[in-house]
Amino acid sequence: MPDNRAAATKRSDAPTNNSKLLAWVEEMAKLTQPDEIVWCDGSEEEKQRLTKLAVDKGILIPLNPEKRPGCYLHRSDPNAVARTEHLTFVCTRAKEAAGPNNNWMSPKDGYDKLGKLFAGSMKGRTMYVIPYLMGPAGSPFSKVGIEITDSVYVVLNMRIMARMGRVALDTLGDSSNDFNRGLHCTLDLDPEKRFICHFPEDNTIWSIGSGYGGNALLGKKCLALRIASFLGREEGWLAEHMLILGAEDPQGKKHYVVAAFPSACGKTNFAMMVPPAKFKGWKITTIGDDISWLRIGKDGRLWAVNPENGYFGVAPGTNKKTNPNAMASIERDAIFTNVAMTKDGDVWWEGIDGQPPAELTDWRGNPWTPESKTPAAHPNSRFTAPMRNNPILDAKADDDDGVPISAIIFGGRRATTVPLVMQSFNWAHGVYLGATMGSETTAAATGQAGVVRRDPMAMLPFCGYDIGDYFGHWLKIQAHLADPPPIFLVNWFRKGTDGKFLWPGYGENMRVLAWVLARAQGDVGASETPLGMVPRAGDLDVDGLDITPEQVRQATHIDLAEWRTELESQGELFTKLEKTLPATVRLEREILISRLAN
Ligand code: OXD
Ligand code: MN
Repeated sequence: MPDNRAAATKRSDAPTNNSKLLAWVEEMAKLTQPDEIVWCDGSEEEKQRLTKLAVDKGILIPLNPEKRPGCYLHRSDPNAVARTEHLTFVCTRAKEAAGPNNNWMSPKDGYDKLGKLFAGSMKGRTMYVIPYLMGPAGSPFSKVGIEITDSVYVVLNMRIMARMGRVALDTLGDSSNDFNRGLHCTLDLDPEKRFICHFPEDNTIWSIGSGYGGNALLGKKCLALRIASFLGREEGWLAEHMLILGAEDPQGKKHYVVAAFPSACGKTNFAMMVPPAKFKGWKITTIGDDISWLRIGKDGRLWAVNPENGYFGVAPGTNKKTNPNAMASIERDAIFTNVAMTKDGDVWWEGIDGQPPAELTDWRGNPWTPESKTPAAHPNSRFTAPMRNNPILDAKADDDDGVPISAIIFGGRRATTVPLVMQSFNWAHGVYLGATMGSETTAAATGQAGVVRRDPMAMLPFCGYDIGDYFGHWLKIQAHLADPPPIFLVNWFRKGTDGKFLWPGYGENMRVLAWVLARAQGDVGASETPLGMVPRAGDLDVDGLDITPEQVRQATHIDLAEWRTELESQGELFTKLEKTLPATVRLEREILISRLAN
């Protein structure tokens, strides 16, 4: 086995002749002063070698090879278990460019401040250089990133989440300077020294002090959303926090849909949904579960590519009933982070199939029993699984141009007000519905969970520029679309007076999707309400559903008094975005307010 580690610290032995890349890696090595530099090639041999290293160092714990072949558990520092939005910055020359939705630092301050923390940060450590590609190999839309990291956990996760190694260097070629420069160091995981800084004008990301996926796997939230949304505005496309699914009806007619939901609101479940028995003959397939890059095709349709290669899903609540395809995806070759471990070396989390075992080791490595007062798995515990493990992966998941989109869905987590499904009157009204979306916060980010906040298009934590300008960009896209896909707002999370969810969700969401697709094809009518178009009585197929007609009524109901309060509370967002909010979005709200006043 050739050991290329020490040798690769020399420029002549690096696996690329790209002088811009080599110069940047040398500059970062000078700054961080690692003991050695390892260029990652994404090979199986490298995976074996680094996995062994991670096991020897206690970074990964091998799981039972009979129950979970090729799977490992990682227990992170209890300080690094979720995204830290208050420590995430967009560093643009002009403060206004970052907008009120982002924390801002000037690029000079960002580089100076983090430069001091990065100085000598890899002394005694190995610097891994990870070339990776976001998007299918060969697609003109894919983006090359290079992540430099001191974390072997990051390397092994990036290997699952992105197309890594040779493929990225070949795409970059020998002379291009068009690559994202990502520098990451875990340092001592002290939140006081934690910063996730984006420099979109330099296509650069510096992340320090966190090992958590959303902060440390730089291809995902940092490049594929924050930097990509910025590039998308310049280049005329959209980077969105959206799943992409395919739905084929029993007659063989197939459509693709994108859907934006905030973090930990069921995107992975929706993307891998198994339709209920009533929908026999329907086939759902997955293109992606978290991120979608949307472009206008030559045919004037909207086309979507999933830039990722794997799933970084929330474990709690995942089971054979809620998401059998996710359960199949994590049977082998997956990395689990902060889940609990059974006595026989398998994984466990709240909401997995079966009763809690009498004894477990919890996510911190402590003994746990069903009497314990704390959860066995962290509420934001995760699995990282190759997308090729998914039994319903769509045949076009690697297509260079992506797939054409027939409908766009926005959805928040709302206990009240928002009905199960509503269609916008037109594109501008749809942009308004997405822009004003509210959702209860979840464990995916640090801070209090369960608080309603405006999360426009589920992009509040991920839009790399002023979000008012982002709405403007969405509005402009319409002019380039021959026939814009219809836009819908959904809510799987409405609760009854007893505090219980009204709608069963999961596979039963197929009923809503079927109506969405029928609307997209003009196959079914709708009722007009002052707020949007909703299913007419009898159009939403609830046959065989295990809930009462009264529950369906409550789940789909539009209460105008609740909506008056909702429109009022949107005012806060509108005040915050005063400077850049497009007049069209403002007018949409005014029209609704005046309609409801009548
Ligand atoms: C994620 C998130 O991990 O949105 O996908 O936080
Ligand atoms: Mn996400």
